[in-house]
This record gives sequence, structure tokens and C-alpha cells, in this order.
Amino acid sequence: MINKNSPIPIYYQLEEHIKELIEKGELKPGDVLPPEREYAEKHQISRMTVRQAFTQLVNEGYLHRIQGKGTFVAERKIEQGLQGLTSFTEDMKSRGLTPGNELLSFKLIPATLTIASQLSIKEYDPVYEIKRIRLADQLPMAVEVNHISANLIKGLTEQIVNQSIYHYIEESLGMRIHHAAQTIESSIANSLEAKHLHISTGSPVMLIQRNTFLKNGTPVEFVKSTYRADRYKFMITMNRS
Ligand code: 16G
Repeated sequence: MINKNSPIPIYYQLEEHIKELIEKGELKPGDVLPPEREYAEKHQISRMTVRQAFTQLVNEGYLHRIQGKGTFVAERKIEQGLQGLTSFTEDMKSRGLTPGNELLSFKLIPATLTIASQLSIKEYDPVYEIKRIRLADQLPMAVEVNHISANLIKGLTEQIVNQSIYHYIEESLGMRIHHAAQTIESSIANSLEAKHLHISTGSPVMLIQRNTFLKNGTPVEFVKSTYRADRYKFMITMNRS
């Protein structure tokens, strides 16, 4: 497996070998890897080289280390396409995962100036503020804070937001969600986000902001989502015209 005469660096060969085992399913999420020392002895290479391969795999999200316990195979990341305007519920279902919500709070509040300008309404107009932990197969993926104009989207309840907001807007209200503008940036989890997402404070997260509109340009929602960076990646196909 390791060819010392190859011009390919040894740490890289080991890295590729471990990746292959993960991709073939011979190493599964949650499996512990043999200690660095064992790898080094088995392949007659230095511990430093093994460490370099492990570190690389940790950085790429294939492995994660737990202090004092060892190095484990990480959960596979969920890959989300960026082309379609979909809801969390739809995204999870299309992957064969069960979507879920943990409702943190559901309030009707007067719009602040910022929220009002995002939703093209007046300051103090009524707005639903919905804070949810979004789950996939019961595992927390994201913390999401939605702001929705109560005069536009009428009749939201805790029961509805515990399921799908998009489904309610389209199927019950018969409105058509048409387009959105979204930004994605990297950030680190604050202590509250970390608690909700079951990660340590300071772990990498992706901050996504979405403004969604009806066909005539009326804003439907202003949403901030914080996604676990170790569980999610975004994919886009591009054509050069
Ligand atoms: C997604 C959207 C969010 C939308 C929600 C509706 C992103 C980054 N955000 O989480 O803007 O409010 O879906 O989900 O994708 P629901 O219909 O399952 O409630």
C-alpha cells in the first residue's frame, strides 16, 4: 500500500489509503482509528508522517479527534445544491433523511427598523420571529431565525412551524415562493449556537442569510441560519458560456 520509492509523499499515500477505506465503507462514521504508533510500526514509517496524514484528514472533515480518546471517522457531510430554492424539509427528505425541528421560540413582535427594511414593511408592523433547531435524523444541523411579516403570511402557529413553513405558505395559503437572494459566510459558533448544535464554542459554522420573495418582489421572509460546518457542504455546478 505504501510505496517508499514513489515520488508521491508518504503522508499523502497514507491519507489517500484511509480515504479509500472510508469511501468503500470499510471504515464507518464513529469507528476509531488505530493509534498513530500502530500505523507507523505497521508501515515502517515515522509517527510524524502518520500525524501529518491524520491532521490533513481532520482538516478535510474525514476524521475528528477527541482529546484523550483518539481519532474517529467523522459523519459524512450533507451536500446541498445551491441551484434550487428549496426548504430544509424538502432538502432532508430528498436525501432520505427525516427532517425535524426543535422550536426554541415563536413570537409575534413589532418589527425593528432592520427587520422592517428587510421585509419592506413599516417599523413596528407585526412580525413572526421563529427560532428553530433544524434536525436531520434527530441530529442538529442548523439553528435558524426567521422573520416573516404577519400581515402577509397569516395564521402561522407553533404547530405549523414545527413542520414546514414553505409547505404552509404554498399549500395552505396558495402563495408561490418565487426567488431568493442568499449569502454564505464562514463564522465560529458562539456559546448558545454551540449548545444547540452540540459542538464546542468556537467551532467553525456557516452563516447563511436568505431573503425570499414572491414573484412580484414582495419579501416573504428574512432568515439567518447557522449550519454546522462539519456536517454540511454546498455544491454548485457552473457552465462557462
Ligand atoms: C431553509 C431556508 C430557510 C427557510 C426554510 C424553510 C436555507 C439556508 N434556508 O432552511 O430560508 O425558511 O428552509 O423550511 O436553506 P421549512 O419549510 O422546512 O420550514
